[in-house]
Amino acid sequence: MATSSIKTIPIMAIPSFNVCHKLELLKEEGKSLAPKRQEGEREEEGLSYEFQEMLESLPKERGWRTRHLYLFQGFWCQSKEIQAIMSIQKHFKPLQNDVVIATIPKSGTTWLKALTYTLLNRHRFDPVSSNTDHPLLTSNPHDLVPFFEYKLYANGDVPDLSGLASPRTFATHVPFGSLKDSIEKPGVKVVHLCRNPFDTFISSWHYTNSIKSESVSPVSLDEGFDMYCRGLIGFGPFWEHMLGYWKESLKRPDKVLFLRYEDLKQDIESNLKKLASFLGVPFTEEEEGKGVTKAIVALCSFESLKKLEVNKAGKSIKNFENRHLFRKGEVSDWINYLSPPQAERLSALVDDKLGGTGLTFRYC
Ligand code: PAP
Repeated sequence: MATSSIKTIPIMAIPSFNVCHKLELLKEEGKSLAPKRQEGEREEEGLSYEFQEMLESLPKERGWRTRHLYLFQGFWCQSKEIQAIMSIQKHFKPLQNDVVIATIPKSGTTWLKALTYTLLNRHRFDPVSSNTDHPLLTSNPHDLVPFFEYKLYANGDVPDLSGLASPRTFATHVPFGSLKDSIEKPGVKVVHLCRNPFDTFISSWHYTNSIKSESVSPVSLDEGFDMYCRGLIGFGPFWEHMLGYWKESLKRPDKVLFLRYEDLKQDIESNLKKLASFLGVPFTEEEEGKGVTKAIVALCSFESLKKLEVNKAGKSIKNFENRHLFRKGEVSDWINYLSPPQAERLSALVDDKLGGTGLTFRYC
C-alpha cells in the first residue's frame, strides 16, 4: 500500500461543528489558533479557541496521559481524537473495497495490522520467498496501515487518499457508532479485534505509563483500575466499544468480522484463513502447498516483529517508541497484577455489562 503517497491538507478547524461560521469570522479578522500551553496541557496545543470552547461544554474527567478525557458521542476521548473524529465524519469518503481494522487500544491492533497488510499484499510481497525485502521487516505495522485518527486525520488534517492502492486499508480505535456513517458503502469491510478486558487493562496501564510525558504523573495500578471500571479510558467504556462492533457483527456478518485476541493466540492459522475468506482473498490450495499461510503467521508473530530493528528503535504513532508496542503478547498476564478483589470487581462488571449478549472471553 502506497502510504508514502498520502498528502495532507491542513485545515484551520473542523467545519462540521456548529460554530463553524464563527470560525470563518475569526479567520477573516485574522485571529490565530490558541497559543501553546504549559506542559501537561499538551492536548490543547494547536486547537482553535472555538474547538476548545466546544470541549469545555463536554463532560470531562482526568485523563491517563493527557490532562483530560472528554465524553464525546458517548465515549471518553482525548481532545485531539475528538478533533480527528470530527474530521473523519466530515471528510472521509469510503470506496467499495476499503478495509477498516477496528479495535479498542491494546487489544492486538499492531498484530492485526501486520496480518492484514501481509495477507492483502501477498502477491506483491511474497511472504515465503522474499523475506529479505518484505515491508514488514523495515516498517512498523502502524506505518503500513495508517490510523484514521492518529495519522490521516490527525490535527484536523484532510488527507488526499487518491494515491492509495486498492484495497485501501485503514485502522481506527473509533467506536462503531461514531464511524458507521463514514463507512456505509457496499463492499466496505470492518475487521474488529477484541481482547479480554483483564489483559487489555494491564496492557493499557503499562503502555500509558511507558509513553506518557514526564510532566504527567504516572497512573497507579489501583487508580487506573478504578478508572477503567468506571469506563474512563481512551474510547471507553470498554463494554460499550465492544458491544458496538459485536452487535453489528451479528447483524451483518458479511460487513463486520469479529475476532478475539485469545482465539488468535490459540489458533492463528485458522483465524488467518477466516480473515482471508472474509476479505475475499482466500488462500488457494497451491498457496497452502507452498506454505504461504504459515509464512504469514511466522512473519507477523510477536517474536518476529519484536526483534526487528524498526520495532526496537523506531517511532511510529505520534512519535512514540515502537518498542512499547511489543511487551509480552500473552493471555492472562493480568494474573500477575490484579488482586483477588479487583479481579472480582472486573468479573462482576463484565457479567453485568456483557452478560446475555453472547460476547464471552477466555481469560487464561
Ligand atoms: P495499540 O492500541 O497501541 O495499537 P495494540 O497493538 O492494540 O496496541 O496492543 C498491544 C498489545 O498487543 C501488547 O500486549 P501486552 O501489553 O499484553 O504485551 C503487545 O505485546 C501485543 N502484541 C503486539 N504485537 C503482537 C503480536 N504480533 N502477537 C501477539 N501480540 C502482540
